Amino acid sequence: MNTNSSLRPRLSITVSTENNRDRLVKEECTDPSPLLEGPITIEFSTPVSLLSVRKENPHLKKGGRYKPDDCIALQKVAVIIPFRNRERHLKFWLHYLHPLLQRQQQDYAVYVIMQDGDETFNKAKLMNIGFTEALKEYDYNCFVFSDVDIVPMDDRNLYRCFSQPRHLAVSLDKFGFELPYSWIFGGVTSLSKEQMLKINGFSNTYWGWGGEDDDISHRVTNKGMKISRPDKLIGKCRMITHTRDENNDVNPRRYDKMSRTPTTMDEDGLNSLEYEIVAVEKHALFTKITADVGDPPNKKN
Ligand code: UD2
Ligand code: MN
Repeated sequence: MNTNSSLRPRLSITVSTENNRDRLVKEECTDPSPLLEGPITIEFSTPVSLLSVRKENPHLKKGGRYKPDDCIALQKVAVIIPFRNRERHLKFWLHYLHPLLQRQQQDYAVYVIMQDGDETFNKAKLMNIGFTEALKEYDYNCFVFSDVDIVPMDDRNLYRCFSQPRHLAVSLDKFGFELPYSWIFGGVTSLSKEQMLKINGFSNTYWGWGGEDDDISHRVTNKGMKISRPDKLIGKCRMITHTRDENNDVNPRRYDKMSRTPTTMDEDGLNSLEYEIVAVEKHALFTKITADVGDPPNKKN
């Protein structure tokens, strides 16, 4: 249960002008949503098409946006997916997550933040860009950051924000449904707008695979917050099996960088974010933002 008052919606009352007869009162959605079903069967062997996902989700608005018709959602959620060359995974993600987010009665939109070009991948910077760009479109108060290849196995795993930053990919099949270490904060996470601002967002300076998620975990604890999690059963997730992508080699500087997070985090994050938007595309199932994130430091002259 969320106790953070800035995350709660206000009650809205609409009164019809026609003789004041039809008084329509829209109330806050009930918590938990009555539409939840519990465990979901997830499989990645039958390919899905964008067309079929569109047909499965007739109530979505352009840009992959939805909000419940009959009640006011508890929060306004931007789902941010860092992305490059993972079209097959994205289709599975959309196929499973759109219906789930609607059953959760979320007021949400899906943002796919794509890194332009072939330079080394910079996942955490893409997530900062997603946060910044989404806020230009709507008054979001909650941000869910998700790997494109992770799908929850239970719709009671709520894709929204809590009084503490939340780790949602708690029991992952690839880790034998166990937490590999206590401070892990990778895969799928949620942070309110206030929590994001408090930690200065994420580091912009992790190029390649690894470390950026532990850096975020350090930011959270350094600012006096704690990682919250759903229980192990509700937090079960599956990751699509994959090999390491091209241009995302292991970052050899990650341990050195992580050891300095407490001293660098106030200067490396949302307040130092630089990028250029290459394209913004409103697709039926998601908003795709292509961004030029610049070059890693060794490429700069
Ligand atoms: C782990 C973490 C992940 C991240 C990563 C690197 C878990 C469950 N996952 O995942 O959150 O911290 O390690 O530190 O702990 N991506 C692309 N295209 C690319 C490369 C990456 O779209 O070319 C995106 C995509 O959303 C992907 C995510 O970045 O899911 C993470 O990359 P990964 O899947 O290669 O990393 P993985 O599975 O080792
Ligand atoms: Mn992965």
